[in-house]
Amino acid sequence: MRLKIAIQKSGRLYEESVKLLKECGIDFNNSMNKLRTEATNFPLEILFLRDDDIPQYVADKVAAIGIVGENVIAEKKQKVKIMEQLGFGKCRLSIAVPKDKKYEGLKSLNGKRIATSYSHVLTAFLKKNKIKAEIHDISGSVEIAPGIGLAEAICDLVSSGSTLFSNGLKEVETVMKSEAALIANPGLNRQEREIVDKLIFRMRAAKKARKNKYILLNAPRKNLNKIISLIPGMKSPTVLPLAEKDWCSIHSVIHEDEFWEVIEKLKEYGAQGILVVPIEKMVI
Ligand code: PRT
Ligand code: ZN
Repeated sequence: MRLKIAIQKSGRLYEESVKLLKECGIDFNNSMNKLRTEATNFPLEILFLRDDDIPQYVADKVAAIGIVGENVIAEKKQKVKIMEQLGFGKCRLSIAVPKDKKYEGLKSLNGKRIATSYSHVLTAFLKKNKIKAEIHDISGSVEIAPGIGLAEAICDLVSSGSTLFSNGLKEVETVMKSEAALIANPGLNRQEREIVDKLIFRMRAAKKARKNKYILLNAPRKNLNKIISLIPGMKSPTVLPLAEKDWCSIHSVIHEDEFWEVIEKLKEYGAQGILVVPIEKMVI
């Protein structure tokens, strides 16, 4: 019994999707131009597809699960279940207008033409906000629509904002935030669910590990309690004696976001020889 997972064949989600599966300890050959491949050490078959097709393939159970952006999931309106957000491919679907145009909130869009590749999501957003605008559904290069006179506004994905900037547009509304997610066919049987659960368990461990670092340091014993309160770790830090009697070695785990602040305080408390190393997997 092998579970099929659909991931993007090439594009912005491809590398991170492959990396995540590999971090889950799943080995497979992902040499270019492969359309499918089998994992050698996990009951998984990987299908490489265009991202737009993934929700439908999963809904039709050609693949049991898939990795795709939430923006695509929302637009395609297929019957799939979102199992887990994966923390990469982050972007937002936003409305933008020419930067020299006055914008006074959503009502400014009434009666305007908005070019987008996300007509379903945009229709729902406008309806919810009681705005009547004309949607022009186009499949690519949405950002040039105002410049060529096709529309007064656009609704497109934004990450750094540089595409909008270089096309003389400003972002005025966020329609939705998005990141890559693991989706599943809602009708999986027990055996299939078990494999999905195993995979999610591994994905969580890999995701958690990325956000945490293992920290080792030497510190004067008199400041031990203060240091322990700074880096309490998962349960409690490991404290080992050093040959020098008033000193000890402390091992713990810290979250990436707290890193710089914690390091500064540790130094204040006399910590020396601080080593920070990546964690491969983390199971709590
Ligand atoms: O060939 P295939 O159909 O599989 O791929 P694709 O070309 O349709 O999609 P791809 O690879 O471009 O994007 C795949 C997914 O990545 C999207 O569905 C999003 O979930 C996610 N993602 C994250 C993005 C971006 N960030 C992003 N910035 N997708 C597209 N963009 C584009 C955006 O459309 C705009 O043209 O990048 C431009 C804006 O980027 P900034 O950085 O200039 O703001
Ligand atoms: Zn696509």
